[in-house]
Amino acid sequence: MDVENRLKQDRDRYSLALIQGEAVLARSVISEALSRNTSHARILLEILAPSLIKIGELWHEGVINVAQEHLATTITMETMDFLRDTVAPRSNLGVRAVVTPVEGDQHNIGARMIADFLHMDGWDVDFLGSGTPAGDLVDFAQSRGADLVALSSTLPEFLPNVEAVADRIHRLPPTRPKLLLGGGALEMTNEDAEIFGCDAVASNILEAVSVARSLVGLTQAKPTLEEQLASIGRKINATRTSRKMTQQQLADASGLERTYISLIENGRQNLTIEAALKIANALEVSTSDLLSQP
Ligand code: B12
Repeated sequence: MDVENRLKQDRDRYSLALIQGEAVLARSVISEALSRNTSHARILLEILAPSLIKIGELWHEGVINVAQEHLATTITMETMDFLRDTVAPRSNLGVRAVVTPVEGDQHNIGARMIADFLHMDGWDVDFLGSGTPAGDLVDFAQSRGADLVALSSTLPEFLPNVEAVADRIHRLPPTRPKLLLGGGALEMTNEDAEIFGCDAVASNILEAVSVARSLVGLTQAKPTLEEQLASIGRKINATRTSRKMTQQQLADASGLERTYISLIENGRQNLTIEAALKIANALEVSTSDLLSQP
């Protein structure tokens, strides 16, 4: 089974575990995904996040009730604790972020995700689980020597509370923490960062890590070997499926073993230049397209 179908299967199984309130099953789906070297980023963004959105839809349709939704949220928070324990951050960057939902907003999983992505990138992170009053938040960030405060706002009605934080932060000396804003509320407004007094807004979590680095004056991360191999695998998988080729057909056309193709597509094979050339030729793309940085 190829990577995308396997991921879809994981997503369906994880969603079902949430609907049934089966924490052990949910954990085992994620353990299996990890054992197949699925990246933490993909598990968070392509299994956990869409499963919660599905829970939201079912709740909206009256198929599940608030108690079931609460359990699904709790199971996902526990899953995120488990995932974080298995992460090896890239390196210690020597920068600190305070991450929190904006005051009033009870949605804290998006904030927790940004906290985890920064942690994976090598930041020291203080995740405050619930919205904190502006004064206390800014005092805390200052006392922790934070370089960044990242706020998540899911509901637009709490955006004025972002401005309250910005107002406090701007009263600090110039070495103040930078303020980053993200979350669903921004999809419902065309306003830009300055309107809320923030230093930047980010529309998604992957972008946020790069924006956060720029804000505190760090260079952008170089991809690790694992990330590079995963990216090559995804490109080969996407190109092969867009050409409606099976793994066996690609193996035959490139003169490689099907199992070798499967390992490459799963990002688990450090492929040779010769293999990259054969696959590129069989897929009729250039090797530079396949090997370009993620
Ligand atoms: C779980 C949930 C709840 C739980 C929250 C529990 C918890 N601990 O988080 C509870 C029950 C408390 C809740 C309450 C409410 N909820 Co609610 N909830 C959801 C649900 C089902 C899942 C949210 C979630 O965790 N998603 C998964 C995370 C990972 O996604 P995310 O938050 O969008 O984050 C992503 C991005 O936005 C981004 N991101 C997030 N933060 C940040 C920050 C930065 C810096 C960056 C860069 C990116 C970023 O990255 C994440 C990954 O891609 C959604 C359904 C949905 N479609 O999302 C509704 C939903 C968000 N809720 C909604 C509503 C209306 C409410 C209530 C007003 C309902 C009510 N009438 O009481 C209340 C509001 C309470 C309050 N004061 O906040 C609506 C919002 C509609 C809107 N946009 O106005 C939704 C969309 C449901 C719906 N379809 O109607 N909710």
